[in-house]
Amino acid sequence: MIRTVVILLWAGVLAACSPATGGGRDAPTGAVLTLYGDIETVDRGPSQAALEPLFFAYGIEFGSACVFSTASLASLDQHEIRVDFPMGGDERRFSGPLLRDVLAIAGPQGTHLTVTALDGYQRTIPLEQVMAHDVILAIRADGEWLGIGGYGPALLVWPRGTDPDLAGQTDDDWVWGVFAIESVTPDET
Ligand SMILES: Nc1nc2c(c(=O)[nH]1)N[C@H]1C(S)=C(S)[C@@H](COP(=O)(O)O)O[C@H]1N2
Ligand SMILES: [Mo]
Repeated sequence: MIRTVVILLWAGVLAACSPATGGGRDAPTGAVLTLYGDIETVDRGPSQAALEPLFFAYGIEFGSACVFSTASLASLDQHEIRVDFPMGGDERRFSGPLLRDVLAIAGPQGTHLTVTALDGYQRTIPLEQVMAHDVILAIRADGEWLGIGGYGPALLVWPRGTDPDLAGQTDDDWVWGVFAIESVTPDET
C-alpha cells in the first residue's frame, strides 16, 4: 500500500517535463526527447553546441526546452495501437503516451511541429492534425522497449486502422528515432 503510493508519487514527479535520475542496469535514461521552440513550459537552459553535437549537427538551437526521459514518457497514460508498420507489414502492438498529452506538458504555441529523428529525417506536421487524432509517441512494440538502432527512442504511430480520417495514410509521418520536436509557425510566403 505504502509502496504503491510512493511509486505513484514518483511517477507524478517524473511526468513533469524533467529527466529521471537513478542507477542500475535498467536505470532511467536522461533526456531522449527534447521539445523546444515556441513552448510555454521549460525545464532546461540553452543548447550547447560543443556538448550537444547531435543537436548541433542538425542545426537544433534553443534558449530553453522541455525534456523527457523514457521513464517520464512511460509514466504518462499509455495508449495502445494495433497496426501495421511499415504499411503492409505485420500488425504489431505499439504503446506509449498520446503525443498530445506530451505536448500538453510543454504547451506548444506554434501552428506546426517539426519532428526530427536520429537519422536526420524531419517532418513538419500541423498541430491540429496531432490534436485531432490519437497519435502516440510509441516507446514499446509488443511490450518491448523501442531501442536506438531500431525505431527508438520513440516512434510516431497513427491509428490508421481504426480512425477513418487516416485510412490509407502513408508512412511519411510515422517518424522513427524521434528525439526532438520543435513548435513552429512556418511563414506562409
Ligand atoms: N527516422 C525516419 N523515420 C521514417 C523514415 C526515415 O527515413 N527516417 N521514412 C519514413 C517512410 S517514407 C517510411 S515508408 C517508413 C519506413 O521507412 P524506412 O524503410 O526508411 O525505415 O518510415 C518512415 N519514417
Ligand atoms: Mo516511404
